[in-house]
Parts: sequence; structure tokens; C-alpha cells
Amino acid sequence: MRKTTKAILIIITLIVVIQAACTKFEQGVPDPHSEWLSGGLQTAFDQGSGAYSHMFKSLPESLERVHEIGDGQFGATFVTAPAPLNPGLGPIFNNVSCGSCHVSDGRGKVPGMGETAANMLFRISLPGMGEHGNPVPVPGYGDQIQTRSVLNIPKEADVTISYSEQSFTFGDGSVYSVRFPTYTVNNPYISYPAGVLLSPRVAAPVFGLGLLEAISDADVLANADPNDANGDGISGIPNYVWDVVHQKKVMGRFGWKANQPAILQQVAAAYNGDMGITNSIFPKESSDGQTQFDSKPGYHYELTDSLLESTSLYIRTLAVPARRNVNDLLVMQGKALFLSVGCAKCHIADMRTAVNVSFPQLSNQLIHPYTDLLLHDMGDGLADNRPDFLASGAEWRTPPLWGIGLTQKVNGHTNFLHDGRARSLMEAILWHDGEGLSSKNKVKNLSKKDRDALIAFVGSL
Ligand code: HEC
Ligand code: HEC
Ligand SMILES: [Ca+2]
Ligand SMILES: [Ca+2]
Ligand SMILES: [Ca+2]
Repeated sequence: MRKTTKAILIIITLIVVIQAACTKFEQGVPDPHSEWLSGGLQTAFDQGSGAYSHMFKSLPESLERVHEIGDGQFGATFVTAPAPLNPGLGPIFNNVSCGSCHVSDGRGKVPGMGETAANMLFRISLPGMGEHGNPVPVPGYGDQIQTRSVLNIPKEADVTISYSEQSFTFGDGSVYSVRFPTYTVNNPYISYPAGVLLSPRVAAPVFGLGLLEAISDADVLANADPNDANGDGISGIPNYVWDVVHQKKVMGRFGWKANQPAILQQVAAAYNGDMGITNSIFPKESSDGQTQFDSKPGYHYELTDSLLESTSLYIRTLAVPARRNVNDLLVMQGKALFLSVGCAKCHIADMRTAVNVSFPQLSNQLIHPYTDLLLHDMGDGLADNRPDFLASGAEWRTPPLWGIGLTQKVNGHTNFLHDGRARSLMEAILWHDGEGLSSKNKVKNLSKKDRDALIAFVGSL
């Protein structure tokens, strides 16, 4: 064998050996910097209808059991008391289980013409602020319209939705249209006061929230720019809301206006407001003081702390689906556009969870949620004109975009935005206004090919 051939052979052998070693390493420890891993180590590799429903990896067996019990609770249908299993529904409520709104841990669908809004709810209030900066409850109705009730009890009211369609054009002349919703409150059980503010909201996806809860306040604040000091037209601010458990104001993270501070409180509020299930955090029936209240001596909690904790842990430990097609040419072009038109200024790709020695599965993870968890003024078109703590009537929390491309697979629809008015990802983008106006205008002026690339990228999340 000639010397050079020998040298080449040695080099090739070396490359093969090194590559094999690397592959082996990769299989054992996933590259924590990989774009595919939207939820860091808590990323689930499932692109099917169960993509949002995976438990964290490497939970201790005892927590796996709690997660499973919480899974059961999330799906459990509650019924009128007394009953052997899951009693206490109502007397007024919006739906009978968590899972009936958050279908497959995903997103609610808006009703078709003539259907009732099953996966949505309507928050209401009077102008002004309550004692903790909260929305002011409406006498006789509280802060949410319960559109259903148990037998022989009147529901509060019905809410019907109608849409009107309007056409616009992209810069290249091609036409698109969006639908404007109108909400009407009908059949109120007592007279419905004038001037009530109404905020329609669809059920938001519930996976990955443990990771969002685990980001430190300081990291969220690092992206806030209340006075738009950098002059880019974007001024995200955090919401500060009332923490019922600790009796103080804290940063809000959950809900379309970041009006809930923590998963536990969000879950307890949902049991109480959406299903009429009292618990230790919200011990009063939502109907308390109204004619629907089925007065019982003293307050009893309809849900034990143990089950409340299990539902919370279930949500806290739902993994995030991995991205798809990260290396597709179109997706990579779309990613560049997502950055260049300014989407990533609010939909921030990279965040890191805080170090948490007592919950290593949540600790110090590089995640890709595509949110800053901050409030932004999104303009008149999207405004509900109902303030919620510090969120004005035009402000919304940047929703995370991770997993959004699987909505059709998991939930069988593509209704986006807080009230589900957008029928596609592109329609959702075209509603951006206010702080999102500059991005929207840039998208309107993209070529068809570039618009397709942008949507391919968002669809790969
Ligand atoms: C009637 C439909 C409905 C029911 C029933 C319901 N939810 Fe929700 N859920 C919603 C809506 C709507 C929102 C958004 C609320 C807001 O923005 O104020 C939401 C928000 C949430 C969030 C925060 C999501 C996020 O991304 O910030 C969690 C967690 C949650 N719900 C858990 C639950 C649990 C647990 C139950 C059962 C105890 C439940 N929900 C029952 C409609 C529902
Ligand atoms: C100024 C901050 C900001 C910018 C810039 C921005 N967004 Fe958003 N985005 C939001 C907020 C806030 C919402 C929620 C609005 C609502 O629900 O009414 C939202 C909603 C969305 C939704 C729907 C999400 C859901 O869960 O329903 C998509 C998709 C989206 N944005 C994509 C984009 C893309 C693509 C761009 C760039 C062209 C972009 N956004 C630029 C703040 C922003
Ligand atoms: Ca009850
Ligand atoms: Ca009510
Ligand atoms: Ca700014």
C-alpha cells in the first residue's frame, strides 16, 4: 500500500470512529441547544392527536402516580351533589370537566352558527378596579357569565356570536378576508346592567405551563420595555395580579391577559368559576349571593386539596411537543422572515427556566416557548375594552407559539387568538395591530412565496 493511501485510510477510520462516538453521545444525551427541543429535556416526540398530552420524562414514580390521578381529574365529569363520584357541579357553570373545554389538553373551538359556546367563556366586569386591582364584579353576575346550570336552576344568560366578513388585500394585490365577531348577551336571568364590559376567551392549551411558571420574574422583566426605551414601537409590560394564596400582588403569567399568577390558583379558579366546584383557595360558590345559590349551612369544599394539587401537578408536568421539519428549506426561510419582520420581539424563542433543586425536571432548561409572557397593546380590532388588573382593554399577553402547528392534528380546527376569530395562522397574524402593526404591515408586503415560508415556520413550532 502506498504511503498516501495508508494515511487516507487512517484518516477515514478515525473519522468513522469519532462519528460513531458522537452519535452514541447524542443518543444518550440530547443536545440541549437543539431547536427541535421546544420544551428542553421535557420535549415529547409525538406529532399525532396525543401530542399535547405527554407526561414529563424522568419524574419519580410517586409523582408519575400523582400526574396520572390529575389526568383522571382533568377528564372527570362532575355531577350535581350528592353523588358518590365528583359531586358539586354548579349550581351554575360553563362546562362539566376541564377536558371538555381544553380538549386533548389543547385549544377550544369557537361555536359554529347556532351552536352554543362550549369551549369558551365570557369574563365580565364594570369599569374601574376592585380592592386588589381586580376587575369589578357585576352585581348579580360576578365576573363571568355561567351559561349553564343544574336542573331547575336558571343559568345566568346565553351569549351568541355572529361574524361579519371583510376583505383586504396583500401588497401583491391578492385578496384575504377576516371575520369580525359580535357578542350578544341574551336571556339574562335578571336584568343585565347597562355598560357591562365583556371579554370573550377560548380555552388555551395547557401543556408546557410548568416550564413557563419556572422562568424567573427577573428573566421576564429583562424583556420588558415599559417606555419603549429602544424606540422599536414595542413596550411589553408584565401584569401584576392578586395572589390569593399568599395575599399579595405578584407577576401574572397565565390566561390571555396574564391574569393568573400560578398554575395552582388558575386551576382552583377554573374549578370554581367554570364548573362551580368550591375548593380551599376559592371556597365561595360563584353563585353566592345570587338566587341560584343552593344555600347550605357554612362552606364546604367540594374538591379536596389533594385532588386540587393532583390536577395542578398534572398541568405542571405536561411536556411540549418537539418541532418538526426544522431543517426544511422553506421552514428555514420562514424562520429568517420571522426574525426580520420582528415577530421574535414578542414571540421570544429562547428562555431558560430557573435553577430549582427541589424539582430537577423543571430546573435550568433551555426552552423555546415563543413568548415573552408580557402584555402588548394589540390595537382596537382585538381590544375587548375590559381591563384585567394592569392589562388595559387593548392589551394581551403574547401567547406561546410552541406546539401551535399541531392544533389541527390535536383539536381538529385552526381557530386562533383569544376569542378564536382567526381561522388560520395567517389570519391570526393579519389581526396584529398596535405594537404588532409594523410586523403585520411587513407580512402584508411579502411575496406569496415568503408568506408561505413564514407560515411553514410557524407551523413547524
Ligand atoms: C368553559 C370552558 C373551560 C373549562 C370548563 C375549564 N377551562 Fe381552563 N381555560 C378556559 C379559558 C377560556 C381560559 C383562558 C382564561 C382567561 O384568559 O382568562 C382557560 C385557561 C386555563 C389555563 C391557563 C392556560 C394558559 O395558557 O395560560 C389553565 C392552566 C386551565 N385553564 C386549566 C383548567 C382546569 C384545570 C380546568 C378544570 C378544573 C379548566 N381549565 C376548566 C376555559 C375552560
Ligand atoms: C407586539 C408583540 C407581538 C408581535 C411583534 C407579534 N405578535 Fe403575535 N401575538 C401577540 C399577542 C399579544 C397575541 C395575542 C392576541 C390575541 O389573542 O388577541 C399574538 C397572537 C399570535 C398568534 C396566535 C396565537 C394563539 O395562540 O392564538 C400567532 C400565530 C402569532 N401571534 C404569530 C405572530 C407572527 C408570525 C408575528 C410576526 C409577523 C407576530 N405574531 C408578531 C404579540 C405579538
Ligand atoms: Ca358547587
Ligand atoms: Ca357569574
Ligand atoms: Ca421597545
